[in-house]
Amino acid sequence: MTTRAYIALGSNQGDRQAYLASALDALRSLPGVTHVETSPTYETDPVGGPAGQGRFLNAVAAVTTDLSAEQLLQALHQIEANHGRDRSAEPQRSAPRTLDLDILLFGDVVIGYSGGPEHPGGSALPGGLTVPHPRMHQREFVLRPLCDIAPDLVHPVLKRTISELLAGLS
Ligand code: PH2
Ligand code: MG
Ligand code: MG
Repeated sequence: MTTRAYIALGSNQGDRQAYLASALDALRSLPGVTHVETSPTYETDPVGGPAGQGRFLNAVAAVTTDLSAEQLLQALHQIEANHGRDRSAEPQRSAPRTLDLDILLFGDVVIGYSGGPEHPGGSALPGGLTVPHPRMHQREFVLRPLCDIAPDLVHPVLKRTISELLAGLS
């Protein structure tokens, strides 16, 4: 069985363009991943995290995969590590990073997502994988590139299309 999955890419340290390009190459050559499609790249102001950190380059990739969501996450962590990311050295969540690869959506799969009846903030359960990404619907730096490649995709929890979610940001 294959799944269409959507992955957010971000970098705000070092040669950001080179990190994103190399991460996309790594995605394309991952065993169990085919049909990689990529959005345009956007330069964005950092949201949250420490004051004074650099701007990001952000993009989104769609992939077809026969990996499980957990297997894909492990592969993404390996690609991050191969691109200079040392999670153990990061002082806090949202610290600057050479490369961040986040699973946004994994088909219609819902894992660890707990946001109450209306999913306010779509909070993550502590530890482990959360799909859909619990903050994706609040982040223009995710929704804009995702909307470029999948405007009519429906968020499996919020039941809104990506273009509706993007239009709903204030
Ligand atoms: N990633 C974060 C926190 N803030 N801001 C921008 N603009 N782009 C990101 O990729 C980003 C962020 C946590 O992963
Ligand atoms: Mg992230
Ligand atoms: Mg991440």
